[in-house]
Amino acid sequence: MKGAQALMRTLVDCGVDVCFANPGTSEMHFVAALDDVPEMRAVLGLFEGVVTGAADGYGRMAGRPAATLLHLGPGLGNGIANLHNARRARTPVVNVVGDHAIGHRRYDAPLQSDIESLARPVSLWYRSSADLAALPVDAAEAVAAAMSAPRGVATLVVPADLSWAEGAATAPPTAPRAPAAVNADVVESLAKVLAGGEPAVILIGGTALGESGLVAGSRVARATGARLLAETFPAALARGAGVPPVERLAYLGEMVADQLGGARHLVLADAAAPVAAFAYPGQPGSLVPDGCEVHVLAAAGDDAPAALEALAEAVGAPGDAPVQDAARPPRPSGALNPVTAAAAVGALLPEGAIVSDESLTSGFFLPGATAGSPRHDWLSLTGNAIGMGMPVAVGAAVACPDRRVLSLQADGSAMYTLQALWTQAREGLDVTTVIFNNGSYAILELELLRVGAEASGPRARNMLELDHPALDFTALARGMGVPATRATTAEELTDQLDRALATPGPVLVEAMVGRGLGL
Ligand SMILES: Cc1ncc(C[n+]2csc(CCOP(=O)(O)OP(=O)(O)O)c2C)c(N)n1
Ligand SMILES: [Mg+2]
Repeated sequence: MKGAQALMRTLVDCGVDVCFANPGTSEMHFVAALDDVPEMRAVLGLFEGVVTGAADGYGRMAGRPAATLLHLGPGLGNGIANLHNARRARTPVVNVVGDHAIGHRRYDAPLQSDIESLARPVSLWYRSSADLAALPVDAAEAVAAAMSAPRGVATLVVPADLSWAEGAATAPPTAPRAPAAVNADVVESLAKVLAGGEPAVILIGGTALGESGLVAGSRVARATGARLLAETFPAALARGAGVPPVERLAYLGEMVADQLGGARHLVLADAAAPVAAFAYPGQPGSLVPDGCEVHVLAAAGDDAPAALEALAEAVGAPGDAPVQDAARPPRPSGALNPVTAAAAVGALLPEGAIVSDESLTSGFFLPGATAGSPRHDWLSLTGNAIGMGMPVAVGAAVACPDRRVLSLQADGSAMYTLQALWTQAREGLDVTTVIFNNGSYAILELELLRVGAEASGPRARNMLELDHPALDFTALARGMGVPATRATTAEELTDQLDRALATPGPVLVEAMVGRGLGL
């Protein structure tokens, strides 16, 4: 067996059977091995940001890693922004990065670069395989590292000569580290804090945002009178009818101050204490209110759902949790803007949908409009590095072929990794994309004011306008094999979205939402 074949066979044996790939010369033996290892599904992405974002979406929904295949340092570098989002999401991902043959490195050939320096900041595990015997063992350890609590990105660098060398053997899977149980003393002491009756907030994130964590957190909140909040940018939040509803912590510090105002205790379950996304002149960086004590129930890598369940028992909470009633907004009519666009989504969101949300300012009303829609999962922009939405939709659709993926996408961010549409078409993925075309980097128009950049003139505004020339997303989508329509009224969006959701394969609807929120 060649090294590349043993590597791929080992990945499959370890449960990694999808590879999002953008290969080059140093990965040709890995590509060739695809015909020897039919269990590995290879999905081509036409830019590495698509590849890494797809691996993020896949890992968030499958709960196990996909592999990426990336071409030396520049290929990895192109994929960094979405690996950053994956790192923030704590998504299990195994990067396979091809490198020059070990003996070739001394020549400093054109693609030679410092791969390790690019990989380390986004990887919780990094290794460059030293020899043929080590390669499959390294692959098994990479999968275990990605799956070990708290999970994340593992990067394995594969020198080309190890890929082509004969005489390799596969390695057996390595057991990942399970989440750590939370100490009973911590649970008991927090039960006392919450029973004390002082105003308290329970902030849940990460692994606590699945149904079991939400149920347990809601039980605690109801029994103690504490307020339950979810982190601002969840990797995957279960929501909709029948699921305990939870409000998310706001993005803007002023709104967080309202949500947390008066709290004397903040209990964290797999969530970080709130901070402002950016520093603003004269504004606080930490959003924990003065006089509020922060308590950690479960840190990253702890078993947060179990800790919340133990806390629910310790406070004597009744066994069931309050759940969201089924309720949809009526089909909207009239002008198309973020308010009516959100209503269209809420009116039509299918049962079991996976929402990849990179709607930014156009999505302001989506949480309210979809709260009572049928049960769904909401994937958000964990690391705030835009260009995540459409690739994550690809990965989620590959992970969950029986579910509809709704890709809710702001226009400016869409242009970072638009090539994801081609992969959606090629793979026939059931992804329905709504582009919110507001012709601008609208959020930056707001940020320009908030950072105190005064008297900004036409040259500054020109940096935030995308409408000259206007982007034609229906033409762009068709050019990549995705059928597309354009909606200019709320009725048109609702009708077109209704049809798109009933159509197998990818469809794009361009929603001309215009400037402003529509209030
Ligand atoms: C990788 C990356 N590059 C740049 C930015 C800065 N940035 C944040 S929002 C934004 C514009 C978003 O515009 P759009 O997607 O159209 O959403 P809108 O604000 O119009 O709702 C930019 C460029 C970022 N967050 N991440
Ligand atoms: Mg925009």
